[in-house]
Amino acid sequence: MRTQVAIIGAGPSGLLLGQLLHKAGIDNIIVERQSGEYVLGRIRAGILEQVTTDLLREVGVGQRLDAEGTVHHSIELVFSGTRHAIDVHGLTGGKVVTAYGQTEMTRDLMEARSEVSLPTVYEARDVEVLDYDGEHPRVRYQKDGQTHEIECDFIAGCDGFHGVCRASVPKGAITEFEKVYPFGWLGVLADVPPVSPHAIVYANSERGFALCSMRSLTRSRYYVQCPLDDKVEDWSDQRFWDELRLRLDPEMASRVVTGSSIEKSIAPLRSFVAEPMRFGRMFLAGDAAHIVPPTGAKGLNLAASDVKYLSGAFIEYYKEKSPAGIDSYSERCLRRVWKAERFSWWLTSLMHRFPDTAGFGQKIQEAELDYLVNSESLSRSLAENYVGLPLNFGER
Ligand code: RFL
Ligand code: PHB
Repeated sequence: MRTQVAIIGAGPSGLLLGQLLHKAGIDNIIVERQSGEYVLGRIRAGILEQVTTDLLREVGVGQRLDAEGTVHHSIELVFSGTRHAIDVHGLTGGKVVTAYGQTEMTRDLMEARSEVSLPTVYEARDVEVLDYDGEHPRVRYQKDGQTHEIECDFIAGCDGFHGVCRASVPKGAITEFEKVYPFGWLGVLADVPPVSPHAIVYANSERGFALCSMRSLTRSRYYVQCPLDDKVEDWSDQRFWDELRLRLDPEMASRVVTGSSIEKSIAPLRSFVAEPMRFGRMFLAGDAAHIVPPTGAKGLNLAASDVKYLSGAFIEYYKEKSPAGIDSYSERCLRRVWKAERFSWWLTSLMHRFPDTAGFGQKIQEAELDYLVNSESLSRSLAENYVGLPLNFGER
């Protein structure tokens, strides 16, 4: 088999890149380790920045997003038992975020891909990326008991944090920056109306962080900060709902509608960046190159902006015969990535209970939050980062 761009991974970054390249007439094949159903079963992100929703519309998959996504004009911060709205829309000159599940976005992209019969190999075993430091990269994998090979011009490593692409790079050629947080998030999905359908709620409390989000007007997604060694079995539904209420302001707590969980999982929190994001003819994008703690809702959105830059670079290479885009890809992405890393780290630090910051640390967080909600400049800084910095932010 031969293609122009071999994409490893059929998560949001791989699927979106495939669609952007297809629209530009560039051939691509996606090679994915899991089955399509497995990919769709992973419950993850829920908040899309305008850059991401614009991209989905650009590749022709905006219809269901526009019909079923819920636009949010503000976010709510809870601390010291009271709730404060931040008018994100007003503070950013009209920008918004949209609540639309990663699962739904993935489904839309998968359907668009199969409608035009673009090749996707699911359940590919032992994927290897070969010769990407030369002119003729290859991807090798096992499927149905046979070895297959794809010859290509470029490899796009869209295979997530545990993927094979970054892991294939020799240690001396890559620098990794990492911060692991001493807690996790316990997430619950339930078919109950969200307590706050028009704004995500971020709560700082002495008992730890809590977050109220949604997937639709009838499906809620809630999280509470928990110790890293907690097990899902430690958390009955009842214990979860009781704890969530204790971390919200009393008025909101009284309105939480409870029900049976349909998914419950614990995710660790991590900040991670690998530099550079290009190795010869292989390019990393999305979680393969960087991880943010979910507090700022940036992971999926960064994956989308990476592949926007990457598709632009490939288009420039094929249509204008210019390597300028692929040569500047890593530097361009990393500038944006580090700003999202900073924002996610800051919001995580502000909102969570840390083992060594009880007492004094709690008071400092409450003082900063009180300053934030009463200072237009700090509120605007939060808002402009939350909706996502423009793709050309800081570029001359
Ligand atoms: P993915 O989604 O991990 O997809 C990678 C794909 O590659 C496949 N793969 C391989 N394929 C072939 N060969 C191999 N050797 C392979 N190894 C792996 C995998 O099976 C998979 O299908 O990475 P991608 O596409 O870069 O997308 C990134 C996003 O999934 C991620 O950043 C977000 O989910 C993060 N995130 C959030 N992001 C937001 O923008 N807004 C949010 O509100 C938000 N909330 C969240 C989140 C992540 C969470 N968790 C569980 C980590 C909430 C949570 C709880
Ligand atoms: C989610 O809906 O899963 C979600 C929303 C906002 C975040 C993180 C996760 O900051």
